[in-house]
Amino acid sequence: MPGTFDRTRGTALTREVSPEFVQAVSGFFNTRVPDFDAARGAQEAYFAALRAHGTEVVTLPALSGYPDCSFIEDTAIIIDDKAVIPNLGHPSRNGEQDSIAEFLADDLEIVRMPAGASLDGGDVVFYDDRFLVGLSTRTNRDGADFLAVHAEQAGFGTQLFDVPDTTLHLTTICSSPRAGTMVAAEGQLGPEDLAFAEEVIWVPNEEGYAANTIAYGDRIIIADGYPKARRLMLDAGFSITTVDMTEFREVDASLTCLSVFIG
Ligand code: CIR
Repeated sequence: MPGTFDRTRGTALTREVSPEFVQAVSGFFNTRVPDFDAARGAQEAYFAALRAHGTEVVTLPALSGYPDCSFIEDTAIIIDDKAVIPNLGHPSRNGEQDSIAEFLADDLEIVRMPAGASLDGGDVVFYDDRFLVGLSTRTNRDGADFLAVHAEQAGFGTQLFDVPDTTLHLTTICSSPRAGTMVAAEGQLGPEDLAFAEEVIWVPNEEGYAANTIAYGDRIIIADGYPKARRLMLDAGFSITTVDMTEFREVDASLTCLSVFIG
């Protein structure tokens, strides 16, 4: 399916910020209680950035009882004409995936993970011929293996990573903005981890949050406020749009977590 594999990013499925957002799970960045109105505003700016790059934005309603529901990336992994629907790795979030499964069922084959396996979509990064999958506090080996079976059926390999305990997800510390290229946070991953890539843009660890990119060819969206990372990506030939992610970062969420590209 276009979107995952060719980066056209025609349609983004998103979900409204929960009115219960202040109760979102937070284990890494949290310095204060996040602000609902500021998050709503930031999400609108994010939608505008996607639209400016030609993406149609479809927004599902917030899910009552799920403060983290706007982090929809975690709830479905699109592989060709299938949607792999995981069991989310945090108990307060497991259940969010039912609604997206229902929504996607009209257009895609829905594949549900067996009990005991868990995975967050935030631990999955697509790179050219393979899915990079992080083993983390959210994603266990059974979850990664389940995804690998469906990746293989679509002709893609899988490469596993141990997500360092300093971060939540694999997408928090790396992304693949264009064919052959990875952007990664120094100190979180090492050169040996990314030996498969033709080019790695290493961003300093203190700006590692900016390693999470949304790319449209050589045009990318990154989080605002990371000047060194921005410079490195400009030097690598990207043009850049930034979005203020301050509110979402408070609850360990990155740019990519706010959407699932479905076409
Ligand atoms: C969580 O802990 O699950 C949420 N507060 C943040 C999830 C971010 N997801 C993502 O980056 N894919």
